[in-house]
Amino acid sequence: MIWNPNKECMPREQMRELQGKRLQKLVSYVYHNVPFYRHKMQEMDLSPEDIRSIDDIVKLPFTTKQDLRDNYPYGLQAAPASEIVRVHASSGTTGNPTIVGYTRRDLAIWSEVMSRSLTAYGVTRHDTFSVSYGYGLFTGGLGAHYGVENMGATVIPASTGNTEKHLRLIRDLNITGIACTPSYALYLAEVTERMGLSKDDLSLRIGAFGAEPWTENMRQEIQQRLGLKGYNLYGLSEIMGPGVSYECEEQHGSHINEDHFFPEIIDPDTLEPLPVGQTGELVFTTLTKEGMPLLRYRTKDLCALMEGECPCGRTNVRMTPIMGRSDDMLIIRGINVFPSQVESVILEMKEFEPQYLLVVDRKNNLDTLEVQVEVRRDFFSDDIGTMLGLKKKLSDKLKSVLSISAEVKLVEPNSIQRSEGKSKRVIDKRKLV
Ligand code: DLL
Repeated sequence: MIWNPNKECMPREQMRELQGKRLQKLVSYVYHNVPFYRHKMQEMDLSPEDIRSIDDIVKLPFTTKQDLRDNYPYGLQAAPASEIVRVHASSGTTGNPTIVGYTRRDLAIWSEVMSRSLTAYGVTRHDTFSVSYGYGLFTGGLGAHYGVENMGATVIPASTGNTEKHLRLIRDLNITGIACTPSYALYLAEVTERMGLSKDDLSLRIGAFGAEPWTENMRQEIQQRLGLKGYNLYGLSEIMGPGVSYECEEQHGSHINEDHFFPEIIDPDTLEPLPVGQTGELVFTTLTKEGMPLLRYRTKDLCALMEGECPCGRTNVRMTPIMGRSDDMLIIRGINVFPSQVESVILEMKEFEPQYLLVVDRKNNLDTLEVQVEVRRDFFSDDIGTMLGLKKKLSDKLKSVLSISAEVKLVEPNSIQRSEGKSKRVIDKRKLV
């Protein structure tokens, strides 16, 4: 099933034409309603009439998270306050939070793109869906919630926390779908097993996982332990929230709702657009947003756009899974290291739980990387030789994947802190001094 075949399967030429028209309208709208953009365009000697097709998008200025912070709280809002019906906020680790206001039409589009996503996962009106993203200023909870309602499935607004009670609800209400972070899905699997339940006691069949990067191995692990099929759900508050892109049954890249969010990939250093297929920083322009529309917003997320038709019949462009954020990338002794690389190695080895923590430090002017990982109970042993062997096995694999050596620290099952929302997998002590 396809929620909106008209838009999701639109011929490419027609889509580009639609995007061009929407871009023209958007540029004129922000030029006249957002002084920040008017000034930027004037500085570049650019007027709204210079934008004639979607190809002209490269002429427009970029927007960064810092711009949003500098214009806190409502500086980039284009619609009058009387038109704003909801506000979300995303907290960063430093500085002002980012405030995003939505008009009624923005919210309708958000529900629409979430419904497209859920339908692509195979959700129907007969499903009962638990939304276990946090409700509140975070966009995950309410964003997924209204998407489920909009498509006519039953929503259980479970939010996070109280996992045992939540699991009983999943069992007793025959909940068939769940939306949460992949790390919370793993935690649910653990608690299920701890409560003496098995996946066969539950009727879960679909997971809508996102809000943080996750690997293919993580997907296999969750699918196998919860007995469901896990689909990627991508989004960010500045652009909308969950529903910017979604996987279909092919699970090969996530289709972007590009009639609303126009994607580009740029080289984060030169800011030049990169050809389709190359990995770089993902940039979005909100083609239809009224509350806080953004031109060429730099997400810092690293991925590539994928060429070619998808067997599912959708024509909207796909993006590869996010391999990390340009600001998540660790540079250790000059080598780029992504936490997702470590995750892949750990999840390929049956001896370990999918729970790990990277601790980066600097000793005697030399960067150090410690990888803490939980050993599965069946493989935990009092025999030092066995444990040293296991440690060496992991160190060797990490070395071959990362090209630097890491100090492996094997820890007991259940000793690394679990997360209900986005997980924290890196402690970089170099930044703390
Ligand atoms: O995380 C919105 C969301 C909620 C998406 C629920 C999906 C599901 P923010 O808190 O603004 O919004 O964080 C956005 O999270 O730039 C990515 O770095 C990361 N992210 C979100 N979804 C994915 C995903 C929400 N599927 C930031 N894969 C983004 C990888 C993701 N990273």
